[in-house]
Amino acid sequence: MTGFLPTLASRHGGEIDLLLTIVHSFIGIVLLGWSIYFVYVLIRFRRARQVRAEHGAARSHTAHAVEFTVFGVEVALLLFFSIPFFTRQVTALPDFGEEAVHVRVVAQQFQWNVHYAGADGVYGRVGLEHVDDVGNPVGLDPDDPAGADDIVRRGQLVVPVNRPVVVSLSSKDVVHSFALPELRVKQDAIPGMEIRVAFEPTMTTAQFRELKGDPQREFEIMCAQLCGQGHFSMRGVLRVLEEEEFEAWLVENAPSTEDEEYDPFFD
Ligand SMILES: [Cu+2]
Repeated sequence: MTGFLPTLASRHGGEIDLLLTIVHSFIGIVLLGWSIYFVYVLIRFRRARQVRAEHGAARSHTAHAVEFTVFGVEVALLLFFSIPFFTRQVTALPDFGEEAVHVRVVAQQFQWNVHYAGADGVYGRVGLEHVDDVGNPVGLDPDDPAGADDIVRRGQLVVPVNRPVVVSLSSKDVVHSFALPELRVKQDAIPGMEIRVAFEPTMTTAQFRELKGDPQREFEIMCAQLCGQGHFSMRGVLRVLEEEEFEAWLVENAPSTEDEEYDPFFD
């Protein structure tokens, strides 16, 4: 039933897909029912058959029964699917602690900046006065020793498979929206706010490529909010690695030295 959706690559995504499928099937049934009824009414009450309109309310109880059924299904969807999911995944998100990979993502026109705390697990101090779009997009304070091992990458988020990832999302300018279609993640990035969004990838990039039969294929980071003229170019890559590969990547890429040859879409 979920063939109309992108490949699923996250733990929580199945629930979203189930809800989407139920909602669309239900709306499809309602649409079909109303369309059939509409055509029936056009024919049944055509002028040739009934010249004068009848202004009294419908006498049949069928209309009420249908309305209450639709209402009941909508309430059930809200109470048993949407609200519990939203509570678990958004409002009551647990503090994953050590188990999770924590990363900051700072949106800007028109790129995604990704900031890892590095080996010490402490983010370096950041400040507006240090922001330099060429060499220091997140504004790391060069005098803070905690930031010396931080990793900053443009347009590439690297995470391990089968481990929760907690992204602290913010924006430097306008409202953007951090979207990972295959992981069923979409969250607005709002200037002045730091919003946490969590997901657990269940498929590595290598497995995704094999599945798609395309050795170049990537999980894409999209901006799902029309954020300016360059919005179309605000793309990034989510690379999902095996745990050992991820640990090796962290070691290889620390500290955050931006070499001239640096290509945000690596390989
Ligand atoms: Cu954007």
